[in-house]
Amino acid sequence: MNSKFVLSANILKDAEFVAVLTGAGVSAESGVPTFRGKDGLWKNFRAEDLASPEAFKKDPKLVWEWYNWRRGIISKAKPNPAHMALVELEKIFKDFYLITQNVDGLHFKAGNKKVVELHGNLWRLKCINKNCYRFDNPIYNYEVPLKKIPPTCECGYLMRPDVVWFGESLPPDAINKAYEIAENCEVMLVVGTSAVVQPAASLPLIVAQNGGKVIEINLEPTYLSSVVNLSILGKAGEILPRILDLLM
Ligand code: BJW
Repeated sequence: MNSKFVLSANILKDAEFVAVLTGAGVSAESGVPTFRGKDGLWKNFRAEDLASPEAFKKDPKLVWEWYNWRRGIISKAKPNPAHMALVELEKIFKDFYLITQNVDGLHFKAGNKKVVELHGNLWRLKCINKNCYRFDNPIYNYEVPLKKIPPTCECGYLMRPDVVWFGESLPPDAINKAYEIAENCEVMLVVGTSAVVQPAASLPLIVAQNGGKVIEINLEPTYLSSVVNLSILGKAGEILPRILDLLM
């Protein structure tokens, strides 16, 4: 038995309020590409060419082609053992929140209920016209592929994915809730994120500053590894079920 699994289970066993922060790595074993790293999306595309308001303004069709392609992959993806273990963890602890940077909706599909989506959801579309009802009221749309890109709103303006691009603010409700969770949880599991994108990457540091413990699960060391209480290297879909087994 890997002693790090036992240590993690011991840290978690005594906690009542547990939080999880996930990134693209948690969906990698479902076949969803990550952003950075060997097979990451940014290897083939420049982030600023696709995930920024400037990119959308310059070439909305190109940006929508990218999202159409990703929606196609995600529509076929099934939650993997990491997602399923997180569903079970939600049932164990008195207080539990899952904060995700992912826009794929797979945590909801797996069955987690207390999910905070920091970077939006790529199944939602919102109008770019600030005066339109669909600016503040995005609409779910599961059409794959979207036949007309870029899609237009009833008001005539373009629709965009309801996700957070570089330089944009995170949804206030989501980031405020995430800060509240980070300040109050006893343990945070940080799973499958390179921890380079702010403000999400600061959440584990807030946990540590407030006396909480941080356990990181990742294929490789990250910027956080030297400050966390425990860093476990490996696949989330293998590690999380083993920790869960020790808690059952
Ligand atoms: C496995 C695995 C397996 C693989 N098992 N592990 C302060 C300082 C510096 C800069 C900033 C700052 N504050 C704001 C900024 C600017 C910017 C930023 O952070 N830039 C940095 C890159 C430097 N942040 C913003 O602009 C944010 N807005 C903001 O803060 O507004 C206020 C403000 C604006 C401007 C200035 C100051 C303040 C918005 C950030 C929005 C991020 N958006 C994206 C796209 C979302 C839509 C979409 O998906 O299309 O979000 S970018 C992309 O990165 C996506 C992800 O959610 C995010 C994080 O990536 P993640 O999840 O960590 O994925 P990867 O690929 O990086 O890592 C995967 C990891 O998994 C790896 O470590 C693997 O090893 C691991 N892994 N398989 C376990 N099986």
